[in-house]
Parts: sequence; C-alpha cells; structure tokens
Amino acid sequence: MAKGDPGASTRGRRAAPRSRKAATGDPELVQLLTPTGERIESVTGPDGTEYRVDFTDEEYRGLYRDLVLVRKLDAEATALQRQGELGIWASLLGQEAAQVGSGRALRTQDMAFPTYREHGVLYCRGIDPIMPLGLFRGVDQGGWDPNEFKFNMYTIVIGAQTLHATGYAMGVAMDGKTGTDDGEAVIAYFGDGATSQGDVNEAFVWAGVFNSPLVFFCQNNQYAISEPLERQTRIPLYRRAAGFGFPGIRVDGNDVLATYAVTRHALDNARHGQGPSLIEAYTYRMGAHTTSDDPTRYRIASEVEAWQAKDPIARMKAFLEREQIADSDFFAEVDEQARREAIELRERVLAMPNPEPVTMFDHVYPNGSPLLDEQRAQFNKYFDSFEGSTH
Ligand SMILES: Cc1ncc(C[n+]2csc(CCOP(=O)(O)OP(=O)(O)O)c2C)c(N)n1
Ligand SMILES: [Mg+2]
Repeated sequence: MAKGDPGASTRGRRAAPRSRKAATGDPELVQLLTPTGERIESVTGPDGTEYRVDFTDEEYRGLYRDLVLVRKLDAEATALQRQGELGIWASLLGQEAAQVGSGRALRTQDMAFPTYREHGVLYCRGIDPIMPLGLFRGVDQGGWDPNEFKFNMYTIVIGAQTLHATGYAMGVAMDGKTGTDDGEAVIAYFGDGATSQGDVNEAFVWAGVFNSPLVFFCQNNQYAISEPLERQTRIPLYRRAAGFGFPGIRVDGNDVLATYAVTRHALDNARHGQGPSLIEAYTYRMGAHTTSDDPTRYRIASEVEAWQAKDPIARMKAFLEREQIADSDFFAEVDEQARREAIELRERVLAMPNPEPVTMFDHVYPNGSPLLDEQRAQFNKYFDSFEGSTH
C-alpha cells in the first residue's frame, strides 16, 4: 500500500492528462475518470468549484495498489466467513474507490467516524486489517486507539456515528483547531439508508447551525439491506444538504480520482472554518449486504452486471495502461502482493486465541459496577459446574 499522502508531493507531477479533455456528461455527478478509464481533466461543480487532481505517476500507481489490496483483503474476509472462521462480514465490494479516494484525501490530523463497512478507509488510516477481523470473529471487541489512528470505532447502530462526529467537530471548533491550512477536519461515513434516520438529520441540523468542520460522506450504494434507494428519497440525496443550509455534491463513487478531489476540497473548506458539507458518493454494493444476506432475493442480475461495467478498479487499470503509467510487471507485482497479504491475514486470523469467557465482563465500565461483579460471580459458578472447566 502506498504510504503517505498522495497529492502532497510536487515532484514528477503529470501536468495534464494525456487523454482528451472532456466536460462531464452529467452535471449532477463529478467524474474525472470514466468507466472506460478515460481521464477528464477537470470538472466544474454547480457552485463554480473546479475539481481536478494533480498526481505523480507514482501516486496514481499507489492508489491502484490500495484499491487492489483492499478488495483482496475484503474477499479473503468473505471467504473466511464462508469457512466458518468469522461470524459475519460486511463486504465493501464495489465501494473501494469511494473509500480509498476519501480515505487518502484525509490529512493526518483529520478524524474519521466509520460505519461497519469502512475497511478501505481503515486501511488508509494505517490500521492493521486484522483489527476488524477480531471483531467479526468474535474473539475481541475490535478495539484500536481512535486517537492514535484518527479513526473511530466501527459503529453498527445506523447513523449514530454522525452525531458522535458532529459533537467531536463542534469540539474541534471550540478548541480553536480550525481556520488554518493545518486545521483539523472531521468526516462522518454513513449509507443511503442511514439518511432516513433521525440521528443523521439531527446531525445535519447541529453541524449546520454550529458551522462545524465536518464532511458528511454518504456512500450511496443503492441499497439498505434489501431496501432500494427509491424507498429512502424522492430527490438525489446530496440535494438534501440545501435544506440544512450547507453545500451538497454528488461524486462518482466508483472514480477514485473524483472522490479524492471532492473530499479533499470539502475537508479543506471544513478545516478553514467554512463549515460542513455533504458528499454523496454514488456507487453500488456489488455483493451482499453482509454474509447473512442473499441479494438474489430482491435484485436482478442485469442490474449487478450494469454496475460491474463501472467497476472502480477496472477503470483505474484501463487508465494506467492507456497512459502507460504502469506495465504488466507492475500489475503482476500488485496481484502478488495482494495474494501474499491475504494469505498472511488468513494465517493470523486462524492463530487468534479464543478469549477466556469471563473476560466478557471486562471493559464494560471503566471502574466496574456491583451489578456486573454479581453477574461475573454467577457466571464463574456456572462455568465451574462443567466438568474439566478451566478459566
Ligand atoms: C438503528 C439501527 N436500525 C436498524 C439496524 C439494522 N441495519 C443494519 S444495516 C442496515 C441498513 C443500512 O443501510 P445503509 O445505511 O444504506 O448502509 P449500507 O449497509 O448499505 O452500507 C440496517 C437497517 C441497525 N443496525 N441500526
Ligand atoms: Mg446502502
């Protein structure tokens, strides 16, 4: 995986794409890389903002590597669940560009609040991918230090993290950490279904009224489990922002370059004290909601096929090939790295020790509680009643 911050270095920059300059076909969708891998030099958003990226060849290759590694690790986790090694897995298949593009747009000091599907953002934040697997294997509580990685805990309660992010962002502003190039911004991830939750709408109100340094990043993957988008909204989701008094924009979430450009712009506005915004990353959940779901029950194969033609990795590969930024040796080397990392991840998952059952009572409260102590004692007595029990 490419380390560091794509777009931050000024060496070896590609001044302009070698492919044709084109205007975006859809004014409601910011796109810098078409599904066939053609580069669009820049796109002007509805408010006049010009979106472009200015990457070196190495940075372009780094983004491709991220996309491939994230997809492979996700596929390995799905396989592990199918073999009974994880309790459940929420795959990000199809959403790699939305996550890598936004994840790489974050600066080191920015704080992210994820859902349960943000494995690609987690990866970009430098967290060991084994961490969420412990959670989904049920052998630990999936903990990492949010302050160390600037990436909060996975949140299963739909939309709740948008309120946490809003409170956190209000605190960032109150601490005077905005207003400069080094200011801190906050990003809250959530899905299309979450936009129907009260929590998310309350977060919009508070962030708007307090002009908080927050980017609401909605991955519209077209479904909330089996509920399609048309059951959530009658207008494009990004337009809801206007009603809360801040800007909204829709980006092609299968385009890692446009997602990066739009997110970086929104984060920079936030860190400079210009308040929140909503990004709707228009994408598609190519797999099941989780491994417990069977999407063939509620959607037709032709829809999935239509989105496969918009695959985020295939278009990036087509671009790198067309522009001769990468050759077959590079692609083979990335595939080999992905294969090695997946094997290593599998070995580490299988080697994870089972926790002692009584540890489920740990970490519930920072200083314990009499009720919990009583329950622990009852549990120990029950557990000891089994022949040969040790703990
Ligand atoms: C408050 C709450 N209600 C219901 C659920 C059950 N649930 C889990 S995922 C999900 C759908 C979420 O859809 P969306 O926000 O589009 O996110 P996606 O899973 O598509 O990324 C629901 C209803 C929950 N976890 N939390
Ligand atoms: Mg969804």
